[in-house]
Amino acid sequence: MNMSQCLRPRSIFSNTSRTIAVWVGLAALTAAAASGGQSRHINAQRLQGNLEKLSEFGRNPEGGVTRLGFSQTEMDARTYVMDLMKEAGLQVRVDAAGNIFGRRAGTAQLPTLLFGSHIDSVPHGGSFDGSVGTLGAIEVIRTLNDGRVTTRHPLEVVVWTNEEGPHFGISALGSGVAAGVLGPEILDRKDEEGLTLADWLRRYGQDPAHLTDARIARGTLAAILELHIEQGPQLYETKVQIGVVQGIVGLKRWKCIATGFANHAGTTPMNRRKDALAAAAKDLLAVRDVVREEPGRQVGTVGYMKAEPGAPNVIPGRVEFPVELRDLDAATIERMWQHIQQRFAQTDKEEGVETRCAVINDIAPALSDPSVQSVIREAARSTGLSTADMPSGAVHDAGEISRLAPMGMIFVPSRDGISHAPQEFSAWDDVANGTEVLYRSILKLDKQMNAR
Ligand code: HGY
Ligand code: MN
Ligand code: MN
Repeated sequence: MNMSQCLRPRSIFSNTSRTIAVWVGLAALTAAAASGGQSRHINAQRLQGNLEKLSEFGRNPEGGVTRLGFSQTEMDARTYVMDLMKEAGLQVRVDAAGNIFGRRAGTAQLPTLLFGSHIDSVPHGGSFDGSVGTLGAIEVIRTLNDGRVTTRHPLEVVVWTNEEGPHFGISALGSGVAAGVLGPEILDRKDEEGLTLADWLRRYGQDPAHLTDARIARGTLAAILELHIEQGPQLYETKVQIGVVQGIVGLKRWKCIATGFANHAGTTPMNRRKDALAAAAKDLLAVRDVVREEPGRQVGTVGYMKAEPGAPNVIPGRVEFPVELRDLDAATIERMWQHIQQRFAQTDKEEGVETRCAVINDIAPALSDPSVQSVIREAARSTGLSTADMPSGAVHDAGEISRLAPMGMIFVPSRDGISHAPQEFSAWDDVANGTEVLYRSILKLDKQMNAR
């Protein structure tokens, strides 16, 4: 059954189905509205049980999880999730970057419908970020199996590796490699213990020399979908049940080193110091000022400062700190960075230090496909759920893969908009709603794309 489609010129759907779809879709929408939406197909209890079990891997005493990419807890969680994929009858494989794929054959020779998320977390993060989209995707497969539903397109559930990127400052690492955005140039990146990405990949059974084997060939994907918690306050505060993501912000990250001169804290007069930490503190506030001066939703963050030698009676001689800027417009990020660089130069002069910054991560903004957005919107409404179109202030793997195929994201509310913290929480009913919308979106896309 084709649903109504507010299609745009660059729609991914064939023209012929468009007219029929409008009438059939309108009738279906009316019927759904009249019936107040149908009940869910997915099994909410099974999904909740699996999510609660996953949240035990890396659980923190204060709540939430620490499940860093490549850690033993994450490897154990990967084993648990791969077992769930196998129980769902999926053919499981791990690619050269460590991404996990579970495949369900389609009835026709067509490109793959890919959907999933990540299970690694930030330090002291939440139990829902990434996990909802990963286990929601597996629940979609279980529901198709329960209903003996076949699809024309082959389906693949994916668990992207190292989305949070704490080791090398690279977010969306696995999906970035799969999309061809990242390559062998990242293999010799060192983490805080001096281990390289190549070392980590070897530890986990991958051969770094074959990293680019993980690249997904153009034309092999029909679409990419990701279910995710919003991680912001909009849906929760406006009491809207489903977010239809219009686009994902771009992110640019630098590692900066401020170099002054370590000296005695007691015998060095205040006017003869080259205090790297005082300079870095000024730089941090300069980042905040410049970003605040811009109109719009852009954000800028300095996430930590590592001062050396780190003793109370020594003037810090060296400080490492990251600068991260995000916006839906890459030009805005560049413009802010120019202003920030000018402010850093000013501080260097005032404080007698030298500040040097190098790019460590650069993720372009990603727009969702309008036709996939329509499918998600209609899937939600046919379930009787309210929707809001919105941008994503967080980066996501789906953004990287949007360079290869039409992309869509489904958001569910985050309580009080909190995420990347132990208080991160989404109501189970919202998680089930989002998974139902993912289920229906996959079926709609399967019917509408590459129409016969
Ligand atoms: O940082 C982010 O936006 C994502 O949660 N990794
Ligand atoms: Mn995250
Ligand atoms: Mn995430």
